[in-house]
Amino acid sequence: MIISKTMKSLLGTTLAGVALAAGLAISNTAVAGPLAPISYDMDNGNSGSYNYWDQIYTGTGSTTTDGAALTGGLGDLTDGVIALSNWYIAEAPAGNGPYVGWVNKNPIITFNFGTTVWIDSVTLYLDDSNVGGVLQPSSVDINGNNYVVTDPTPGDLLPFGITFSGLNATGSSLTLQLYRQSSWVFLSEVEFAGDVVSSAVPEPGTLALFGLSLAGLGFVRRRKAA
Ligand SMILES: [Ca+2]
Ligand SMILES: [Ca+2]
Ligand SMILES: [Ca+2]
Repeated sequence: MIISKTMKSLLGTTLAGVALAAGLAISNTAVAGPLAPISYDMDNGNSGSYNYWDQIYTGTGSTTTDGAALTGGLGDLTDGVIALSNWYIAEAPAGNGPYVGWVNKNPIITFNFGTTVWIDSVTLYLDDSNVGGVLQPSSVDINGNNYVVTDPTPGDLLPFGITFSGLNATGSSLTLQLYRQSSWVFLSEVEFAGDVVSSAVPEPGTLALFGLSLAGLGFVRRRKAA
């Protein structure tokens, strides 16, 4: 393919225009990236054939007591480990498996971010085994708004991830409630996408650089005066 000079120049202008438009769009719209909570609060999981506790939870509360109030820590739900097999495989023999499983309750989990964040999406990793009364929840509340949980792989009984996006939630925490449709709900990980809400105050890094360059100027001046 031969491209003439005129075509090249037109192409260049168009590309520059596209880049400019994209730059403007980015500067006006927050871009969602991974967001990590600093802690979450919830009731510990329950026991059945095994113990579906949050045993690696770092905060306050008994990680080996059914339903104990857990506060101020991180654990199974945010460790990056996503269960790829059903509870009866992943949790055997006992105690420290990747899931947290709750029975006969609709668990409430509050995630804390420590600063004001904008959250675009939440992804939940849930079991769907249809064994022992373990099914994905029928719906979830995110900050009080209800979302139906549809099985993205009907007929497939493996765990799955489901993303709720376009949330446009702003705050320093987010509350999630899972409404079970069977006796149990099993969750292995929760992921967030969004951004920290920035203010007009310069970041410490910028201030430090500014201070350094001022110090440098002062040093030069003193040397010249000497
Ligand atoms: Ca996990
Ligand atoms: Ca566990
Ligand atoms: Ca499925």
